[in-house]
Amino acid sequence: MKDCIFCKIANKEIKSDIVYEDKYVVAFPDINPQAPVHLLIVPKEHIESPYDINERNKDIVGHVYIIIKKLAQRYGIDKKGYRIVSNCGDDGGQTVMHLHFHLLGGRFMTWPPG
Ligand code: IU
Repeated sequence: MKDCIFCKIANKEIKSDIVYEDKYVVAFPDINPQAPVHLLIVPKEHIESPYDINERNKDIVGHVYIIIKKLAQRYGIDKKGYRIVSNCGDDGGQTVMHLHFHLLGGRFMTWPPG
């Protein structure tokens, strides 16, 4: 989608340090990391938020979780655990309106989140 920063990263209009890519997703480090490992996993298709997951596009979610597992292994956070976050809308803290999944690890995560 025009003017969407994550679309631009996914289609390489904007350079980023992509650490994983396949037909459906890209993953890259968050520019404002909140943990020693903080990656964003972003579907290439422009889906605005978790609220826009539907019967047609739902398979992307399972795919993302499998990729996250692989990335957790690669970054050595699979044994101790990690957190997956997908913020939805204003109150959910979503600032980029293109569905994405934060993979956070390498430190103990507190609960509840802020
Ligand atoms: P949020 O869940 O929508 O709040 O997450 C958006 C994240 O995208 C946030 O953690 C930003 O630091 C991150 N980010 C980025 O990594 N690169 C960018 O160019 C932009 C935001 I804009």
